[in-house]
Amino acid sequence: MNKFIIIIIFAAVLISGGVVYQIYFRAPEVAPIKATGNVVEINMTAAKNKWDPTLITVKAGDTVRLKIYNDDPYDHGFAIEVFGVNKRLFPKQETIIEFVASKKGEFVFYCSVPCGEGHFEQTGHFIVVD
Ligand SMILES: [Cu+2]
Repeated sequence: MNKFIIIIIFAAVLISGGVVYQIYFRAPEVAPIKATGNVVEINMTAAKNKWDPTLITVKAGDTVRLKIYNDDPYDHGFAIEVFGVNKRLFPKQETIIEFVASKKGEFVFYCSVPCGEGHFEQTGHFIVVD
């Protein structure tokens, strides 16, 4: 058999397998969430190796605009792995981080720059609800 026919048959099986998975077998929690276009602005502070607030709740699909003021005289970092967010926060200034809350669930945010004693306790919870 012609090798191109084999490649075409293989591609057809692969693509139709993907379509069947997307329609019938994909778990709802891994389905993509559409952006709503709503922008939620949240003012945050990093001070003495603590976040304020430590609990943030937003709706799925919202665009989150975090305005984080680092009140310490040294660097911090803000990270939420699930949304691919990781940004350095320079001392005594505001940093704006924007992303879409594209997954439902409860996630941990943390300081991603070693900042001394208390660094590993500098965490908070980010909750995305329906
Ligand atoms: Cu730190």
